[in-house]
Amino acid sequence: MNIYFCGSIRGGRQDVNIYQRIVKKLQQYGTVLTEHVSSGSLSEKGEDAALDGDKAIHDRDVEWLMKSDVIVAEVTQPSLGVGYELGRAVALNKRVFCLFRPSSGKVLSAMIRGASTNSLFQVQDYTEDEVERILEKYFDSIAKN
Ligand code: 6IA
Repeated sequence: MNIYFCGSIRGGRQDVNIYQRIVKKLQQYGTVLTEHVSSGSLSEKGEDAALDGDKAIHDRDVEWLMKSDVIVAEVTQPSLGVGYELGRAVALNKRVFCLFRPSSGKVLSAMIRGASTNSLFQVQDYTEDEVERILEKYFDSIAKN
């Protein structure tokens, strides 16, 4: 299974430790195409942007989105890129699982919370300590469908 993980990069890297826990767990279920999103050495300023260029990043990510089976997004730290990826994922009719931590004090965008349906697009509130368990539950549920 190809898994596309979305997390904030230029939107701010304050949640990178939780992205790492999520990616590590996701790797039990398949290939995480976007493993670099959880990299501790990737800063929001972008040392490696020069290597690649924004167009190349965009085009490669959209290609990965197209070949992914499931998109998992940590949406607590707002990110334009993550919002864009989720919109593209919906347009592609992909299975989407969004994770949000209300304990952050933030309120999730209505365009994400409101996109939630019972099956294809799910938004799950969670606390940091239960992240692995929440992912297990989700992947168990999609294995049955
Ligand atoms: O707007 P943001 O940068 O927060 O968007 C983050 C989302 O866009 C992530 O879920 C990534 O999949 C994607 N994305 C944004 N920038 C990159 C990137 N390098 N490489 C891969 N995916 C990206 C540019 C980072 C730069 C700081 C060197």
